[in-house]
Amino acid sequence: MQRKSQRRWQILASAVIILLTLVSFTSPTLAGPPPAFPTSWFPIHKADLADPVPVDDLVHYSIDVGIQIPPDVFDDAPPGFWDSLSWQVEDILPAGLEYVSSSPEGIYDAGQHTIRWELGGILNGATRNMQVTLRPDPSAFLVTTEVTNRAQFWTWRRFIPSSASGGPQVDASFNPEPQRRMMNETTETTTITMDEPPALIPYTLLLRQGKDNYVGNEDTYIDSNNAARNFAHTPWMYLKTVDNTSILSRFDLTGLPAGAEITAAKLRFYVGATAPINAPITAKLFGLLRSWNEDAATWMQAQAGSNWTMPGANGAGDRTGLPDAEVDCYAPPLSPARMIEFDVTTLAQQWLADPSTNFGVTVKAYLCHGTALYYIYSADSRTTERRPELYLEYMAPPAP
Ligand SMILES: [Ca+2]
Ligand SMILES: [Ca+2]
Repeated sequence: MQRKSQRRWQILASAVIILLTLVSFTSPTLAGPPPAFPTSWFPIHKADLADPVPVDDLVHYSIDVGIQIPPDVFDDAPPGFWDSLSWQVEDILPAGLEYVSSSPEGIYDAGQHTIRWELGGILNGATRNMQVTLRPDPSAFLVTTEVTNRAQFWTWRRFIPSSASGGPQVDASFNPEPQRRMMNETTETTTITMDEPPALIPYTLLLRQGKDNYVGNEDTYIDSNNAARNFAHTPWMYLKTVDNTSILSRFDLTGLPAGAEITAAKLRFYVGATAPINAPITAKLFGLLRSWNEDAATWMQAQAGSNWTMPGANGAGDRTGLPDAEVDCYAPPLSPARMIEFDVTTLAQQWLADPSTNFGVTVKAYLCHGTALYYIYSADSRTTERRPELYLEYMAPPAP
C-alpha cells in the first residue's frame, strides 16, 4: 500500500499528470462537492479558418487546448491532490454540417454528431491542437444561416488523499472512483452562405381529371335525403339548397415542381341543368379538415366506419367553420361553358406547403331568391372538358 502510494506520487511529481491542490481540510475524512477550478487554467480556443463559408465549400475548424496552472498553486499546495488521469476534447458539431475528417483523427459518433479525442495526460504548460473538416448539407441551408459549434475540454480525475505526502490521515476505506468533469468549453459561429437562388418564372397549369394524364381529382356528392348512399362515380353531382346536397372535391398537388409558389388558384365547377331554370344560387366553399374516401363518403360518414362529426361534413373538425370562398347569388349565363368559380389561392398554398392537410373542399348551396338545384359535371363525366378544374398560377425555377 505504502509502495503503491509512493509510486503514484512519483508519477504525479514528474508532472506527466497534472496535480491540483484545492481542498483544505479541517477534517481527516473527505466530503463535499469537488472544488471548482478556474477555467483559465484549462484554456480552450476554437477558430473557423474561413467565415463566411459558401454552402458548397468545406468548413474547417481548429481547436487548441492547454494546461496553464500557475506555479504558485503547487508551491502553496495543502495536503491532498486532484490527479487528472487523462484529458479529452469533445466537439459538438452543428446540425447541417456533415463530418468529413479530423486530425489527429478523433472518434466520430454519428448518433450524437460529436467528435471525441482521447488525449491522455498533458503537461502543465503544454498545448494540443485538433483540426476538423465538415461539409454543409445543401438541403439544410435554404437561406444564409449561422451555425454554432461547441467544443468542450474534459478530464477524468481522482482525488489523491494527503497521507502519501505527510498530511492528515484519511479514512482507510477512502478509494474514490475517477470522475469525469468538464473543465472548460467554447463556441465558434460560422455563417453558411447561399448562392442567389435561380430566378423564378411564372407558369400556369390547368388540372382536370384525364387531361395530360392527370388523375388526381376525387369527387362525389353527399345527399341528406339518401344519407347512407355513396355516389362516387356518377357523371353528375348535385348542389341543392339549403345545404341539402353537397359536393366533396379534392385535387392532388404533389405533382407541382419543387420550389413552386402558388400565386393564384381557381376551382371551377361546370354547371349543367338548373332547376328552376336559371335560378340563381349562393354557393359556399369550405376546406375539409379530415380525410374522406370517394368510394365510401356519404351524408353520414367520411369513410367506412368513420362518421362525420355532424352529418353533411358540418361538424367542427369536419370542415372550416367559415367559408374559405363564396359565390353570392350566382346567376347562370346562357353559355354552354357556364361554371361557378371559387378563389382557393390560400387553400392551395397551404395544400402545397403541407400535402398532409389537403383534404379538399366541400361546396354547399344556400338561398339567393329561392330554392335551387344545380347539376354539376363530376370528374367522372364523359364530357371530359366539363370536368371540374383547378387552375393554378405559380412561380417556379426554370425547368432544367
Ligand atoms: Ca466565426
Ligand atoms: Ca367521382
